[in-house]
Amino acid sequence: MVQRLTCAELLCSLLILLCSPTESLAALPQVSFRARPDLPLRAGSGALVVADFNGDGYLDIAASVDQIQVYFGDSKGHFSPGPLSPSLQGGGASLMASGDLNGDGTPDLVLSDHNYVYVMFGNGDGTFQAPAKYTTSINGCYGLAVAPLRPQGKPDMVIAGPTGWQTYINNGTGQFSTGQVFPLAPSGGWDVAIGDLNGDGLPDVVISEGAGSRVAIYKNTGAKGLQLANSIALSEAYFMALGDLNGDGKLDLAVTASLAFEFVYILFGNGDFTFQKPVVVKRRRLPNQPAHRRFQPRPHRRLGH
Ligand SMILES: [Ca+2]
Ligand SMILES: [Ca+2]
Ligand SMILES: [Ca+2]
Repeated sequence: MVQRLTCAELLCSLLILLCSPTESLAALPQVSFRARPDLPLRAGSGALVVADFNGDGYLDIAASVDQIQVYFGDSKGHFSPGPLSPSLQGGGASLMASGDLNGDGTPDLVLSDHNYVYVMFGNGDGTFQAPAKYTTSINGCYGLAVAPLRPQGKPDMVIAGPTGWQTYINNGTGQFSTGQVFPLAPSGGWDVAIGDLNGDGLPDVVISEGAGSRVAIYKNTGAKGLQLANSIALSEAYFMALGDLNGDGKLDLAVTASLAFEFVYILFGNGDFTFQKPVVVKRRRLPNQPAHRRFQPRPHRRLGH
C-alpha cells in the first residue's frame, strides 16, 4: 500500500505539471521540480518498482529486463547500478510490485509477464532468490498490487486479468493461496488500486475494467472479505492511482482514460466509497513531445500459449 500511495503522490505532482488545470484543480498546491537526473537503464527494461532493497535507508529502484537490475539510491536523486538477479524464464516482467512478503524486513518482489504471477524474495543486498510461479484463476494478469488485506497480516496480492480479478492470501511466510475470485465480463479487470477508502483501517480495492468502461469499488469487510460497494461508469478506464489529492483526509482516485493517456479522470472521494462527479483533465503536450505517443494494448495471451 505504501508503494501505491507513493505512486499516487507522484501522479498528483505530474498532473499539476502536465495538465491544463481546471477550476477544481487550480486550488491544489503548486509544485516545481529541479532538472531531472536521468538514469540510463539496461536496454529492454520493462517494469520498475521502488523500495529500499539493501536496507541502507535510501530508496532504490528495481528494473526488470532479462534479469532484475537494482539501482541503489543515495537519497539525493542519484542511482548507481547494483547487482543482477536472474529474472523470469523467457524474458522480463511487465508488471512489478514490492512488499515484505515473508516478514524478514527485506522488500520482496511480485512480478508478472501477463501470464503468471511470480514472487522473488529479497536477500537484503539488492539480489533476489529464484522466482516462485503462481497460476492465476483469471486467465492471466493485467494489473497487480500488494498490500495486507487483513489486520496484522503480511502483504497479500490482488491481481486483475482477462476474465476478472482475484486475491492471493499470504500464509505469513510469503507462500500464497488463491483467495476470492471475482469474474468480470466482458472486459475483465485492467488495473488494481488499494487504499482505505472509508477510514476503518482496512484497505479496500478498486478495479478498473478498461474497455468495460467502469471502475468497481470493493469494501474490505474483514471477516466476510471484499464485497462490491460501488461501481462508477467511466469511459475506457485503464490505469489508476489512489491518493489524497485535495488534502481533506479522504482518498481520491485518478484514472487514465484510454490507452493513449489523452486525459485523466480525477474523482474526489467522499470517504464512504462514493466519489464526486469526475473532473476531466486533458493532457497538455510538452515542447518537443510527439503529437501522439500511443501505448499499445497489452497482449491478451492465454495460459499455455
Ligand atoms: Ca537503499
Ligand atoms: Ca522479505
Ligand atoms: Ca481527498
